[in-house]
Amino acid sequence: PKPNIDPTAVLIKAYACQRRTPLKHHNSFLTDALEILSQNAEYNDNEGRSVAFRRAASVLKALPYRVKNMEDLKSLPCLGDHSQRVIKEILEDGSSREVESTRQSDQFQAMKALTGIFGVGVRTADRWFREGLRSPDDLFRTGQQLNRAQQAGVQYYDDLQKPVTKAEADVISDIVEKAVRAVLPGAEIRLMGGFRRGKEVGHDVDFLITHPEEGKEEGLMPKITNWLEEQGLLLYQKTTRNSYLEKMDGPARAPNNMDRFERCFSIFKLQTGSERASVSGWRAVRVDLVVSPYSQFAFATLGWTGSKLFERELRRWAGQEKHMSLSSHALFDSKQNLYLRAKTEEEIFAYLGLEFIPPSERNA
Ligand code: TTP
Ligand code: MN
Ligand code: MN
Ligand code: MN
Repeated sequence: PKPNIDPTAVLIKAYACQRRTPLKHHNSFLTDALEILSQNAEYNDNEGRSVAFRRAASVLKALPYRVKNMEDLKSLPCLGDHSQRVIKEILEDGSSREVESTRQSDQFQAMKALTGIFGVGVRTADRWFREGLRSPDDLFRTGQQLNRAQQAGVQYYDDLQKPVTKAEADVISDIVEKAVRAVLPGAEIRLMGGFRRGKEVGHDVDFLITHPEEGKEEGLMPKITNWLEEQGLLLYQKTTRNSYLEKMDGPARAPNNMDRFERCFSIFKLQTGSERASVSGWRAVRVDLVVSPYSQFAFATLGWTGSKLFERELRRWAGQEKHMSLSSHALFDSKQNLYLRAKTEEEIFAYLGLEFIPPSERNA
């Protein structure tokens, strides 16, 4: 709370990657509402609308003051008519009817529960919803065909719903470090995603792994997962091979948020409880492991830190404002027709003509 800020004097830039967005901000009462509408648009396969609401929410997260009236919003970017109507209603009445009816709708609640299952995307959840299914229990009851990921998702549903704490992430970091050191001495491991941005809880734990000697990282993932499996630490894992070819990454490539690193979606079995054996147990935790060649490590680091909107905005900025194409592997300059090499995130921001934003302020 900073009472002396004059809202009309605050300049907010249009792209999230041009702004500092802290984890804690002053406008959750508005951003939570806008993010409900964003999520609902996503459930209805309306990406444009979903991103519009998410961008509007993100602008409010960057404000150094709490919004009190519509005047406070006058000079802000990314606030469309619909978002403004919602904000106005909340400022005047304390809540928005559209948001509340969405939040309570059968479809929204079912889609939230079903997409909350590991391995279930919007398309599958929507099909199940239209078949009358509403919850993980319904899948079980009606004997739905589930793939291996979805089976694990249903089996460990309750644990995977529970937020992962930073303390748990630190324990998992130690385990991953031990595994990686055992199979490839000299490898480097970095905690990514929400925890790198300073979050105290997350829905999973993300790691990026590399080795300073280019090529040493090849085929590393199966060695790591074998080691973990032998220790009985994995409840589920699916590894996908590295499928990255530099020449495919230029302007001809279709835009796609998925990268092509060697990566592993997994569920860890994490020991919990006190030292007293009688009360100790375990819980399931989602862990993402990604292996990057050293030459791509800076790009992978930037791409795996998030937030998702921050990443999306970086790529949009690169394409629309700089005629460059950014991915988690590389930065391609279409004007010069060449790849720009970088060893650090700072260099990438500099190529893009952006002020460096530290991870803790990428919570767009
Ligand atoms: P997430 O783990 O999905 O998100 P998060 O860590 O920001 O939040 P949470 O606390 O809920 O876990 O993704 C982490 C980052 O990884 C995200 O910034 C985008 C990136 N990412 C990719 O680059 N490729 C992918 O396929 C996915 C799923 C994520
Ligand atoms: Mn994460
Ligand atoms: Mn998430
Ligand atoms: Mn993740």
